[in-house]
Amino acid sequence: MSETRTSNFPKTLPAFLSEGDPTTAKVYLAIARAASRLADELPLHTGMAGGVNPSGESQAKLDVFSNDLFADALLETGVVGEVASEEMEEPRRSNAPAEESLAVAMDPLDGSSNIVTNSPLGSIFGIWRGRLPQSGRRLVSAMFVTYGPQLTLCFSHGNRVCQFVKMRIGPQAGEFVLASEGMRLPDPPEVYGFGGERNKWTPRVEAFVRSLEERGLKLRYGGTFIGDYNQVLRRGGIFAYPELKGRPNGKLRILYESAPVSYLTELAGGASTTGRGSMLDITPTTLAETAPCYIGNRNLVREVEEQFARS
Ligand code: AFP
Repeated sequence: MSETRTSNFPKTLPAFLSEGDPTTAKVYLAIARAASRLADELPLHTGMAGGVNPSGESQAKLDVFSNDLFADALLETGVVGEVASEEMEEPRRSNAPAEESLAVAMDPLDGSSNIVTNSPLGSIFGIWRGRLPQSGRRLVSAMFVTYGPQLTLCFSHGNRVCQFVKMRIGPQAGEFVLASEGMRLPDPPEVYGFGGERNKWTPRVEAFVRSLEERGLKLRYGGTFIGDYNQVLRRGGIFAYPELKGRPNGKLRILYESAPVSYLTELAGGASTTGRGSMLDITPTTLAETAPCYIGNRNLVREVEEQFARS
């Protein structure tokens, strides 16, 4: 990824990151390179190409492949001392002292059950100093990747949220270029997506969704958190993996999924809640702890909290 010299073109990722914190830049560039490779390799690992690579070797399952790809890339930066992942029982660590290095919690392949339908996939990264678990409030930065029709990166840059898109042809082919800077959740909100089976929603979740429908918000739900959340970020609205009957803590993992996305949402002027306060205020006691999460436009998230406080 070389630096673009022509000012008429959107800024490339390396040029953009050269103006910020160099440690974060190393991590973001490593994720960008690994995400590009993952996007290129998808057909080899999804079964669509028969699960055999051009040399005739059979391919690792995509979730294992993506986990190793990102974990190796992150540890090779030299600034990451710990990588925890939804795909690993135990974090992988370098020899770097905890207090001098970053810890990354990741969901390397969000939405893996959607692989067979060629629906959007994602990757999510939360970046902390020290060791995990920690609360989302202590995040130093976060990023997510969308593998949809376009390959995009969305991340915090200081206290702003930016999105980059990978160019496939033209003078910037092969580069991630700036698509949006200082993103804000649009208002009025247009869309909502709530996970889990409708008949498992608690009465208060169902009542809230009914109220969204009555005021004309459109259902957008594909079953990949990042794909569904990205619609909320671009169109305004609310995403939730709510409390369910028999599953009061929902499904999404705080460290790997909901805290990093809540962090980006709050920077983009939105809000997040477990139903009783910001997602960012929970300090999980285990790496894989889950909590119900409701993320989106501030007024909608406040309504969830108010309605839940009454019931
Ligand atoms: P998979 O990675 O197993 O496909 O799970 C994806 C996910 O964790 C998240 O991306 C979705 O929002 C959620 O599950 C969808 O779950 P439901 O199918 O229960 O709605």
